[in-house]
Amino acid sequence: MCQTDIKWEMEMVLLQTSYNNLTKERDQLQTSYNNLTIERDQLQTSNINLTIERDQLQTSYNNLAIERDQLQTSYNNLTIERDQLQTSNINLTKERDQLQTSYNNLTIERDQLQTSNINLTIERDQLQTSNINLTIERDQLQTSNINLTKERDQLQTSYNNLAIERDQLQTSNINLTIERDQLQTSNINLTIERDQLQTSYNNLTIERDQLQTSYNNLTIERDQLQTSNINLTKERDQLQQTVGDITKERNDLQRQLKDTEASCKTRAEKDKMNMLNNGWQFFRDGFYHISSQRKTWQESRNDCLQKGADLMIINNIEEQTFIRQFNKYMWIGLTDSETEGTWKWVDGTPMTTSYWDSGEPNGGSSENCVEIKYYDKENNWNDEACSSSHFWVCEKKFLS
Ligand code: 2F8
Ligand code: CA
Repeated sequence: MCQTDIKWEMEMVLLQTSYNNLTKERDQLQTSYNNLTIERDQLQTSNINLTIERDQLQTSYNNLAIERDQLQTSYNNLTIERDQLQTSNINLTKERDQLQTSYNNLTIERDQLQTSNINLTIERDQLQTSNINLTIERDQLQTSNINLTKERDQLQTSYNNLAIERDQLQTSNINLTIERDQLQTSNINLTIERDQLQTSYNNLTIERDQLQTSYNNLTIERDQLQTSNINLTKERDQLQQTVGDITKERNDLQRQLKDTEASCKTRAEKDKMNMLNNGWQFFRDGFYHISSQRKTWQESRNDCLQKGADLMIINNIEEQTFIRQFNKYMWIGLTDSETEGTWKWVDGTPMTTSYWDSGEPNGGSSENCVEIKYYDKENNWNDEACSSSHFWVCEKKFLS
């Protein structure tokens, strides 16, 4: 055999070996491929399952994330609540201590209440008896209640009407408030007027007292006149018989009276003029003369009497005010010479209204005559020794 054949045979063996190896490898690869195919299929199945699981896990994760956020919020709230509870716990601990003290006190009270309870049990029995009676009363009250319900309905109607009235009254109230303010102003003015009137009233009271005295005197006179009237009635009956003659006489007398009145009036006017010319002052219904010398009380009175007058009698505030204006200490016609302490005017009337200076009269039996003294004051009379010398004031009533 040639060398080429050997070489070829060797190559063939090598190829056969290589072919065998390759076939083996291919079979192994085929087996491996089959295994891998199985594995791939398994992996594909596994992948599908894992994808499903992943989606489920993703959903689960999202839910858990939401839950976590809620839990976080809840946690924050619980933290706040815990802090509040801790504060509350401190306060509650304090309260518990106070309650413990309170509990101790209550225990003592409870013991007392137990004692009280025994007593109350007794009272309860009594109350049970009372309850029976009250049940009877309640039944009566129920009847009464029905009646009252009817009345209440009527009152409700009445209330509605009153509500309307109240609204009207509120309007009225506003108006009245305005009026009240005006009245308050008016009231202040009236208060001032009232004070003035009070002063005036006091003066009038004094005058009224004087009038009362005058009235009493007139009552006495009236009684005398009534007696006289009875007598005159008798006389009148007698006189009626001779009425013709008397009528004639009366007419004559009336004529004469008219003439006399005319001449009296003229004379009175003349007297008045005369007196005014002779230094007399005219005031109200009288003439007044103030002396220019000083004399004792009696000498002063004599002077007045000689003038057809008398020492001045002061019966009211007007006369007292009139005489003060002359600014002189002057005797007036008041004395208690007759009976110590009983003051009388020169016409014999008792003194009822007086204007003594404070502390007067104080002279007892050594000062029995009265002078106008401190003329700058309303009350200015002073009792003085009648032998003292003073100016004096005469008074003559004017009969027109
Ligand atoms: O005014 C008081 C008092 O003044 C005098 O006495 C100090 C009078 N007497 C004489 O003037 C004498 C009192 O009559 C009078 O009360
Ligand atoms: Ca005196």
